[in-house]
Amino acid sequence: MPYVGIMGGTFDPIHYGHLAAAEGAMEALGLDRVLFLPNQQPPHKAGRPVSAAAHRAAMVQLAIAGNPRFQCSDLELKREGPSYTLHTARALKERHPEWRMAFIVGMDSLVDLHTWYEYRTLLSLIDLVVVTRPGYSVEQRDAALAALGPELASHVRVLETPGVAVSATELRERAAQGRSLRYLLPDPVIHYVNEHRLYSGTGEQPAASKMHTPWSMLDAALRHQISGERLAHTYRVVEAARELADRFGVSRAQAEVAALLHDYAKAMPPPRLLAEAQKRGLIVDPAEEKQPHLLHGTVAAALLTEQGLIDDPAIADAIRWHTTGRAGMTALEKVIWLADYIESGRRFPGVDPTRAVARQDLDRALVMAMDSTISHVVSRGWILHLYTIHARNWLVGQLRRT
Ligand code: DND
Repeated sequence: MPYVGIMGGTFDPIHYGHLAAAEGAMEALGLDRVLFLPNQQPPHKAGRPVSAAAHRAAMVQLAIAGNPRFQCSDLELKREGPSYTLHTARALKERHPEWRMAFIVGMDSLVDLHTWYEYRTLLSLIDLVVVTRPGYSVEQRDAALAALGPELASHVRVLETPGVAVSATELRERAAQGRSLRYLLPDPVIHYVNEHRLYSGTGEQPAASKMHTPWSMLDAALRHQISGERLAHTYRVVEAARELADRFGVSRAQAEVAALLHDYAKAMPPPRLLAEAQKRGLIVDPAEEKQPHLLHGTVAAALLTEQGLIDDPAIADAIRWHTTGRAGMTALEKVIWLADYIESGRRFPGVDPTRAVARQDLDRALVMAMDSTISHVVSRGWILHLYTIHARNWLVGQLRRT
């Protein structure tokens, strides 16, 4: 019968304290493996900002890569609502009746256990292994066990392990202050934190945050609007836009903000997009009324400006025109249009040659991207926006002149 450790957590971010706890439990109990379960919605952190589950899960994957006895489960990620451990325990028992399981937690979880959802039922179902954290007090432990009573306490085992005195709270604070995270969590996780600026202030700050609304605020506003793959796509567009901006002498600050917010209205239902645009007199082509998704750039630019999140008309225009393009596009608008097309997650035919050309020639790459988009629109029988035709013809005219 496989003996499996279950390590649930918010993992915002995962660190050596978690990994050492899992390793300690594995060694002491002779576990075959440990399953890490990042939660979808931490039950006890309502109202507190928590990084998107996708980011937290990605960090877990990075942290455990290379240890075949550590695995990550998406069980809680797939479940909507608060990730109660009781529901997880029941689901695991149902799916894997052949497993013997030990739920691994830190000492602070034991102290808080009485606040967990139906903790008595939970404890009657599982075996809880509590790994001591440096600095814990024996009195705290004894008080928590005594409060459970002998029957429930018999399901709890406390393990003395060397432990690593790190906490996720402290790491987020360090990151926000721009202090070092090294040797406190695995390097690939540190890179991820920096790359995605999870705890704003980490690593290289986007130049924009020094000028306009802070990046963290824009990011938080965006996360109210979009999530999942759309959000991941957005972050890839930010990366691509930054590279293109640096290469073609466009302001990195403007490119980063425009890229971050370009899909701000993408999740809006088409009737709402249409209504928002009509209300403001923003319809420029009949195609928009028939295919309101074309308006998501236009509506995003209007909303973001009205909400005071952006105050730079150049950024607003780059967001507005990123869907259709227009004749006379500025360099910033071109960068956003192209970044959206070539970001590293795009797989459609022709994207690699366009990426190659984008290393040298912005306009030429943009014509390739537009031609391929136009072919795609035509092949699907959709209506082409007049401005896309204008944009393409104008660009080709520009190329002929050079
Ligand atoms: P945390 O938010 O504390 O996770 O959640 C731990 C688990 O409890 C998750 O699976 C939650 O969904 C579940 N929970 C919490 C509250 C209520 C309910 C369920 C409910 O059902 O109502 P962290 O990422 O902060 O930490 C993960 C684990 O690692 C925790 O048990 C924590 O004590 C432990 N830990 C350490 N252990 C040893 N040394 C360190 C540690 N740092 C964290 N340095």
